[in-house]
Amino acid sequence: MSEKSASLPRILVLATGGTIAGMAGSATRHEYRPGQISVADWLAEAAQFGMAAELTGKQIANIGSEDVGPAIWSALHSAILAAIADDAIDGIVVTHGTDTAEETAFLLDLTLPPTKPVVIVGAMRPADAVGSDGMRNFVNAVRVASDSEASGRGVVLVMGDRILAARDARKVRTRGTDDAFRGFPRGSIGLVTPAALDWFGNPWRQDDQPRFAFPAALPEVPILYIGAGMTPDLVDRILPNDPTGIVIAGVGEGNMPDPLRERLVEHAKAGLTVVRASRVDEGLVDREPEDDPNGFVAARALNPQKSRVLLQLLLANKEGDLNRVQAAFDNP
Ligand code: DAS
Repeated sequence: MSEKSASLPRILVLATGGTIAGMAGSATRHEYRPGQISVADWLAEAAQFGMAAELTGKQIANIGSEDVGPAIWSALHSAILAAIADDAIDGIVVTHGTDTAEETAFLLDLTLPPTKPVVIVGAMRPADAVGSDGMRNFVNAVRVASDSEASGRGVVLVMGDRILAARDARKVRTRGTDDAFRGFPRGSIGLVTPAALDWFGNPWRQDDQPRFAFPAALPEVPILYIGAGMTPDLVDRILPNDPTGIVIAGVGEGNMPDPLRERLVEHAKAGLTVVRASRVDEGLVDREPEDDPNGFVAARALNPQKSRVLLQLLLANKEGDLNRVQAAFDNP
């Protein structure tokens, strides 16, 4: 190995598809197909940008992230754990669709040790579109994964020159590359471009263990999005057989029509874990006095989709104590 390459960070790129690997077949067409470019072709294209890193690639999948779920999460988790244990790898970049990037990032954040950089990256425009953002986001992600200060922050997401912690990252726009993702409540934890990287604050994870073991199976947890005037029978219709948990995307600070709340209280008394989140994008949901007698959990800063991920992990790990469930939502 040459002297130069001996000192370069070695980054493993795990590709799952998404718009970042998508092609429209025209620079101006809106519709495109995600997951068209292989990781080998992507890395061959990326090589021209002179990144100060040695990249190797592995194709985990090549699909739109609306189809990402437990099977791909399990494959990603195993590949990343192996890379964390491999002294010949310094960091990991996962290329992923943006539609469910926040759920993948959060699930991995909760089930991996924070001892090596793991960076999720996507794109809002396909690779052959005018103003495509994928390669810039990718070069930024490699820079973050190569940085010694990136460890100890859990999984991070890099989009639009921003670095977001997995627990904060949320997709807030369906189009456009500016501000397509924001962090709530902590905002960006750093800024990155192909030429510069600035962290805001120090790494915060002092541990070297995952918060949760990666479960063999994740229980189905529905999200009930509340609209004005919804009736309580919808609760019974949405619950699977043998339900263990539900997330409510409530109006305002996790509110819902009283008859529907009363139906949830009946289910909570029968053992269902009920989490009150909010349909409001940047909405903190704190505990209210009625949560104790109702047997509800407040989602705090987690949006409904990330509340579902945390609740699935808690239920998969047989956590039924509501105080411990609430503590997990208080400090995700
Ligand atoms: N194609 C969608 C996805 O795979 C959107 C994207 O990647 O931006 O999530």
